[in-house]
Amino acid sequence: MSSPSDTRPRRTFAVISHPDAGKSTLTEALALHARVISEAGAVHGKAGRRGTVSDWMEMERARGISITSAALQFDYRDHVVNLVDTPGHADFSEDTYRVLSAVDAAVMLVDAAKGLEPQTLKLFQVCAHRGIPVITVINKWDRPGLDALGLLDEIQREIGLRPTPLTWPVGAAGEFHGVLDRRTGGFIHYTRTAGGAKRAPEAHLSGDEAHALAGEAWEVAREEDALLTADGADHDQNTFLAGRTTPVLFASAILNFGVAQLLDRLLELAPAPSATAAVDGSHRAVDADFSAFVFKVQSGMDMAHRDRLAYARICSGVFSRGMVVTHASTGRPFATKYAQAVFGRERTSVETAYPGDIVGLVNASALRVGDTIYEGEPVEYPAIASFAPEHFATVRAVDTGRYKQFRRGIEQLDQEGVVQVLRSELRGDQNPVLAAVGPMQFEVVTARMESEFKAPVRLESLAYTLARRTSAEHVETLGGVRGIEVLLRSDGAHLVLFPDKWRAHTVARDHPQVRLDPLPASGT
Ligand SMILES: Nc1nc2c(ncn2[C@@H]2O[C@H](COP(=O)(O)OP(=O)(O)OP(=O)(O)O)[C@@H](O)[C@H]2O)c(=O)[nH]1
Ligand SMILES: [Mg+2]
Repeated sequence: MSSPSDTRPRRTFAVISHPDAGKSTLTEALALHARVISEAGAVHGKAGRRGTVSDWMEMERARGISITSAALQFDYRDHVVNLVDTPGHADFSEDTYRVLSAVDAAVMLVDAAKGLEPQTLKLFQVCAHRGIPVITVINKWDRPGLDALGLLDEIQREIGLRPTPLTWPVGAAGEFHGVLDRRTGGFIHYTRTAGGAKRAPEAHLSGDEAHALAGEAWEVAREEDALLTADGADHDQNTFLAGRTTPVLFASAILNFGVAQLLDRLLELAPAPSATAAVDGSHRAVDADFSAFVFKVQSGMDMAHRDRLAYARICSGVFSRGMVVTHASTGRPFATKYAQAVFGRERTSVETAYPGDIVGLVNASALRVGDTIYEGEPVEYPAIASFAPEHFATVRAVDTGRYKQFRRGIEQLDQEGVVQVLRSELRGDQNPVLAAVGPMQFEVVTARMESEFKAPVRLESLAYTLARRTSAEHVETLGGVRGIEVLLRSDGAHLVLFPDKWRAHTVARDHPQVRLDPLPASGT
């Protein structure tokens, strides 16, 4: 953990991709490599695999998917690395989107057998839109997959980002011997360990030794490397930072192959934290007074200590536990009594933190996603847009005697952004409407209401598929229109729900004076 005068450079990045490309497995491999954990938690390739360290939630372990992002900090080669493992499933894309507002770079995983999948494309677009440089990792090279050059073509064609490989695989997908280091021309040979639970030993060999060891596969790799060079597909730091090229590495997260190269090159290439843009267009320098941005709120991680954590990224200055800061949206003082670094179920107390670091502020009930806290010169960072919901359901407590727990649970899940909560006088406070980007969010609500708040709920889906935003003065007019419904979201937005886009069209046509704004779509 950081010491009070910690001047080591920071690297803060998110691991993103389509579901199942291996983000949590890679996160674990990175932690293993940096010696944060001594053995990978996944019993690779065996039935009943234990969850990876970052997948702590019951549902995550049961299904082997990530539902919520997890932050991890570790020291590596005189750097402090802050890494956030994100969920790949589109239903949880809001969570990933929030994380992307808090990092300086992204590591995009591509499954070697599947190539570019829909969610990968969307996430690339989000990174491009936000100007986040992307390092691409072609993962699962231990299994049969697509052709390496073909994968690069696909990235260039579909995304418009020029791939610039840093390493090149020796052996086709499924026959992973190691990689050619394109900078030195040498061969990095990997050796498997039992079940991939330990760091994979690697040997750095010269060209001659490589030929003796890998034969034909080495010659193919050399030829392809020469082709790439002739084609100008070499790394360029400026075009990478400008989001026009993406360095590519080949890996097998499950075997820990290529993980050392990723970490080394990441420290070298990924940008250090820099000035953060504020709402008013100004930029707050990293060495200015303290400021931080809340990108995630999470409770229920530790059943023994009911708690609620607000994850904040330090944007400027030095955080020291106990300092009293200002909460920008209310102007009220906020005492940072307890701060923690959290990974999976493990926690450590944080005394000081620096720009780029992510800290969990404990029981910070006043803080919401998107909030700014600061010391000294006031600053406010841009809020995070919530996505247009496409799934709607009413929720009520199964046991009316547990209404208090029900209300507390719904409020908490709303603050975390697990779902959006909509209310109307007509439906009453006991029957709010839940709105989600994807239906799996409803499953999380049902599971957490029962296990965490001991208030089992019943959901009934509503036949709406589209929401538009209106303003207060139009609520009454729209309230009288058949087949639609107007509700108030907890952030104060008035949402109009429509069964489909045709109904939205006719309502807009019949009431041209009424405001009906589209909400931000997921992945934009
Ligand atoms: N063969 C092989 N399998 C891998 C590799 N990396 C991950 N896997 C497997 O792929 C599956 C998905 O891995 P996860 O790490 O959970 O994938 P994820 O990207 O975190 O998935 P979500 O969080 O649900 O989006 C698991 O069964 C892993 O064991 C790899 O390099 N090679
Ligand atoms: Mg995962």
